[in-house]
Amino acid sequence: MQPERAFNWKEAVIYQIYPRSFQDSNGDGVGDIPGIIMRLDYIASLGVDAVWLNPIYASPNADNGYDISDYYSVMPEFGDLADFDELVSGLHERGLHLIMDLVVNHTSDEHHWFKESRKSADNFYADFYHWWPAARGKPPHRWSFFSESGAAWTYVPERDAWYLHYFGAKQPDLNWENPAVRVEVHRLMRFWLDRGVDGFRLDVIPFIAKDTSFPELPPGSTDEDFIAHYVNGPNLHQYLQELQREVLSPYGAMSVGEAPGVSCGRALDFVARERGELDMFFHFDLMSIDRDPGNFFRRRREGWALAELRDIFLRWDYVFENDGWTAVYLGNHDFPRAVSRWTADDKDNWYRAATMLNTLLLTIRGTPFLYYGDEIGMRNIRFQQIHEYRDGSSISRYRQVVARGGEPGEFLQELAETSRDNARTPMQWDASEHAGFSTSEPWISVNPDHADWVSVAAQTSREDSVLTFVRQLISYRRRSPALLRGSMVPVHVDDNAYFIYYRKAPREEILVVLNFSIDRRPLPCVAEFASFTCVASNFPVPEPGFVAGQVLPGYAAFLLRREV
Ligand code: TEU
Ligand code: CA
Repeated sequence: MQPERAFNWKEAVIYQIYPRSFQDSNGDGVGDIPGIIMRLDYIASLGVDAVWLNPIYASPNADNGYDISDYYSVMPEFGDLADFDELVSGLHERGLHLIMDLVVNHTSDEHHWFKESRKSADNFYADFYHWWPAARGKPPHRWSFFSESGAAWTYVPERDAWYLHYFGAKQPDLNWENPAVRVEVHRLMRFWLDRGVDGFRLDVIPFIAKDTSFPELPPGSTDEDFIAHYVNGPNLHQYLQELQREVLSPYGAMSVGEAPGVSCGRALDFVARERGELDMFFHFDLMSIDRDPGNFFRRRREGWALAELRDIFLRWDYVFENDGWTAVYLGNHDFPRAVSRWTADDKDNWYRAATMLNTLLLTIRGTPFLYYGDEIGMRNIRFQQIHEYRDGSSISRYRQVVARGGEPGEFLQELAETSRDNARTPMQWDASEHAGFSTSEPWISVNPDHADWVSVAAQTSREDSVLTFVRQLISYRRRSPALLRGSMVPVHVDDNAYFIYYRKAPREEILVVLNFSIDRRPLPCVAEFASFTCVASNFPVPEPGFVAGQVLPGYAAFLLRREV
């Protein structure tokens, strides 16, 4: 069943759900599809237009579902195909769309394609993956994101060859050069589209196409240079055009790529209308500004400045001025919680910090992806001990440090702020023992702050809550041509506390003012303040005309509007 409203993805707000952590329906401590169904009215009450669901396919869970062993079935912990169909119809009945995660750069090593592939060099699946036969000597160095050895090639004696895995050793990379692989990918996409799915989020999409000659890296290149050599292979655009033509277009399905390694100079190659490739993608520029340039998993010592963040938003907005479109996000299941990451205080200034960031997310030009829990200001849990972690990549990096004789204490301190497990703790529905997520011990600890305002129950009927603020802003956005489609015009771009911009449509202008500083700061004067009225704010705003020059609280945010 198709939803009644057509999927206008440029004007949509998309809510991301990490199914393992959203709602457990059967008391096993693991979120599941029937749990999501129980919460459909809540999801609709946010005013969002669509849900992006992280992977729910059968998987041994070496990487929480990003290692798929069967694309045609649902992970039993999450339910079955009947539950999935019920989810689709429940969403569609409420006018909501469903976006599935498509993970086709790699499969699980437990997928039958790989089980066959590893047996010999001359069976049908032999070339479904990238193999480096021992007869050619050792494979050229490639670095892996998640594997404990740090190397992206793993040797299989049966075949006397190494296979490639950019991620964990249990995640062998598919060989897209093989047309039979592409046929299989198209087939599995159609399977889900036929069940009513409205679009896909394409996991690490620039990684699918590689330079399969696997040249030696230039001397002196670091692991971080991998992006230049590992991704965006020569046939990438051909494969994406084929996907659009063969699968997405015939179904009118939406596509959003996850695109580490795509710079804004290359953006239009992916999303310009005439290219016929993707609708939009997630770039990684913002996700990198607080990271060490030599090591994506460590924070930059000197932190980041508002000027850098503003530059990124403006640069990417400029690229799409006349063509293409962008996805906007401040975090997801791979990064720490937004309020803990992008502000200096998620405690005393928590309400203003969380609402200010949600204002940014919902007012920048582009399609916002709201990560579950950010609408109630969920924060980093900051685990202190390694046994509390569940994420394989965090654990394998810890083991690497220990194996090298490094200082685990220091590493753990860093991990407490940077681990993606911070974003994977259970949704906080209420103040009860397991936060209303489950009746038993959850698969990963619940943040104790659920007893202290950070829950749906505590916030839902309060005027001054993050949740109420987000609901009001989403509903306001829906009615505002300037916020949906208007151009972005920044002002006071040299200010080091305030991020200020207009959104301008032919008959409406919105002025967005965000104080990125923890401190009270005088607001630079915008000549036209007096002609606007205030439509949303996270602190009591006097008459707009009086705001200019005033000292506003840290993380103050407000929206002004006028008709033109
Ligand atoms: O993420 C790809 C990606 O770039 C991540 O490796 C990211 O850099 C890292 O998680 C930072 O913490 C996608 C999925 O979103 C992620 O969950 C998967 O683990 C990964 O692909 C492999 O499928
Ligand atoms: Ca469950």
